[in-house]
Amino acid sequence: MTVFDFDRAIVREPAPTVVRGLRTGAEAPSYEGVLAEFRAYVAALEAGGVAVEMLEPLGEFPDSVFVEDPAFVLSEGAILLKPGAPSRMAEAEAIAPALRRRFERVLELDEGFADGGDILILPDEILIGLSARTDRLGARRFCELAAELGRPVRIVETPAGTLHLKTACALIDEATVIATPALAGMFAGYAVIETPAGEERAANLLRINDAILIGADYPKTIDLLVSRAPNLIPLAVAEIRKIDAGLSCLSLRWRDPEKRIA
Ligand code: CIR
Repeated sequence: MTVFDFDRAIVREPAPTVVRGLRTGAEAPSYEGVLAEFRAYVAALEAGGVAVEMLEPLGEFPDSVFVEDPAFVLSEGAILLKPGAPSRMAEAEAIAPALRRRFERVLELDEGFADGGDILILPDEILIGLSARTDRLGARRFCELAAELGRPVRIVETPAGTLHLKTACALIDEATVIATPALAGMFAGYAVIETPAGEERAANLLRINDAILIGADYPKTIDLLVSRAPNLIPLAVAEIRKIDAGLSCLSLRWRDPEKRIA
């Protein structure tokens, strides 16, 4: 079993308010565009062998489609996080009932702030990146909670100007990571594929079972990966990218050892 071996996922349908999602760029996405990208993503998860639970849209939280940020999940249990953006803080409370239905152990980050987008699971350790959303107090508390679930965590720096750690890196296979040049030095012991110039956002891809979901409009990165990843699935991300998101953010994923069905 590998850390990208998943059979369960939770997603949340975007609400029409997603057009007001937090963004650093000028242009807002269209609701229809985000919905179409979301649906294609869910179809790709299902085609990859993942049973997907779809949560109801939450209009009061424009960014709530990005379920990766308010929580963290492993086969061993879940951790409710505390997103660092004021408009997103209560998303953890909103997703808690779904996690409690699925996991026997649900721990809670009770100090500081941490976004799931800053947490990368590697085969031998978990990384949590300090960022504008994840502070040192939250990262330290996350380390303690992950230790309760039996998993070691290393605190690293998310590069300035990068929203989340996983905006800039992802696992390709058990021995290989893709990362922007700014992050390439962080992965001792791994082969690192650097994103080509101009395609830094391609690093927010998602390895899931034998497939890699990747943004469709990163042709140079696709060329780089095609030989080592036979099952490369390009997905449209032009709309979610307008609100600073990529392919990891749209789901919480895990392998359910006991096949608990709620
Ligand atoms: C935000 O700024 O929080 C959202 N507009 C995008 C969140 C993307 N999430 C992620 O990278 N894990």
